Amino acid sequence: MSIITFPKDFRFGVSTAAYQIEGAYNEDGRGMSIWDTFSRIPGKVRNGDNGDIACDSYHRIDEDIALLKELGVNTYRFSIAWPRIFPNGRGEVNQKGLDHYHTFVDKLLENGIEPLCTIYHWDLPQALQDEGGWKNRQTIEAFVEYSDLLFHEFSGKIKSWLTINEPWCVSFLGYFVGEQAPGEKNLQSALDVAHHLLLAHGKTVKRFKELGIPGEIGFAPNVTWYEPFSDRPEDIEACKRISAWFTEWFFDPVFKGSYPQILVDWFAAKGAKVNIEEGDMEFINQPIDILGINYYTGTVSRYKEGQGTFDCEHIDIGFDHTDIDFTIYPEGFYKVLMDIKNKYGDVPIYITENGATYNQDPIDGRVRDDKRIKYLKQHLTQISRALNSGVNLKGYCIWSLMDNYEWSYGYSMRFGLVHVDYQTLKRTKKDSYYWYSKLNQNYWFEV
Ligand code: IFM
Repeated sequence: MSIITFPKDFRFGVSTAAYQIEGAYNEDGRGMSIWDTFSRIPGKVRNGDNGDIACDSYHRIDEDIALLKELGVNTYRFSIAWPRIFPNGRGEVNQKGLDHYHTFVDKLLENGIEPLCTIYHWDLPQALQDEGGWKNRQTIEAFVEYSDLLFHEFSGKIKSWLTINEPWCVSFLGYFVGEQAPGEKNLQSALDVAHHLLLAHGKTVKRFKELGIPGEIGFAPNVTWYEPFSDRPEDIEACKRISAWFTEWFFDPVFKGSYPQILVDWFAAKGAKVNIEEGDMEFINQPIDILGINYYTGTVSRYKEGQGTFDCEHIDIGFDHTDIDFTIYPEGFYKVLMDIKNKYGDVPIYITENGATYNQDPIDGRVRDDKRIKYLKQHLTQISRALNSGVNLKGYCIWSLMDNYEWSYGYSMRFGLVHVDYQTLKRTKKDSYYWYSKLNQNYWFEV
């Protein structure tokens, strides 16, 4: 047995996102988002599920905050729904939307829980999509306007901000793979969108600094780790390329002000390029205060001509999988954190998402999710290892507080520490919830 310990100032939390939990999709003046539209297109989301009701968290502020309080977390990462604030994406402000988040944030603070707020977690107002969405540079300015309003409104209450969650998913899943809203399949569109998201991020960080808002700001990319199957140069190169798709493509512009050449060339060979206008890279290359990292999975891979976009195939070497079929590779977490440290330095890092899907329902009122506890222990062990190796880690948030709407998987995938019955909306704390609450009290656990 060994004991894994964490510093007493470490921030432990849980994460959620507005569209995935709130419901109340047409209440109090909320406008439509691209997910309201996408989820209604037959065949796009498993079982035709949508976020109309979700976990009904919009109406259950007290119940959900009581769950957070008993869990003992000192941080809650949530997102604000852009279409609740600007139903048309820009212009007229919806006061009821602002009031909702004021009530929510005030109650978090009364309960000693620090908000960590994501400004954009994928619910673009449909009105902006109708004008071209993230492919249209005007959306960047609308995003800055929206962020600016939030900064003024919540100044002094929300001190930790993340501009954009997982720009890789928004751009490449939404515009190249087509699995997420708006569901396009075009590499050039994905590159344009990725660039505009980075610009929206950079311009927002710049605005935040100019306003002198107290607090810290960054973004939350998703990363993964590709371990080469052998030391053959082509395997190493293939893994570098595909890793760069997740990491360097988004990190290099922010930290270095340029795109990684290895992928610029790769995309050029496929007829796609980044459309950079004068001054863009300077806007993107703003110093950030914090970096959010989302990590779930890694894999062993090797070169295979014609395989996927990057001539790279995954090899099953017997790792376990979660129910969503993500390969469990905790060591990859350590490796990617070290890689980020080596390439980008020591910006303070919050793990903004990490967690596992296991689709269990309660039996006699209890959810014995031992596999989730095992996953969390394995990944927290790697975090502790990274801390001991000098990675500037400040906090860790589990995805997710509760089971919720898992995008194109609908309600079929459960990531929560709390089980949600989607018929009754009853919340049931899982064994992992009780396990995490002990860690939140003690700052250590046994392995
Ligand atoms: O549910 C998502 C979340 O919205 C973004 N990151 C990954 C999670 C699990 O797939």
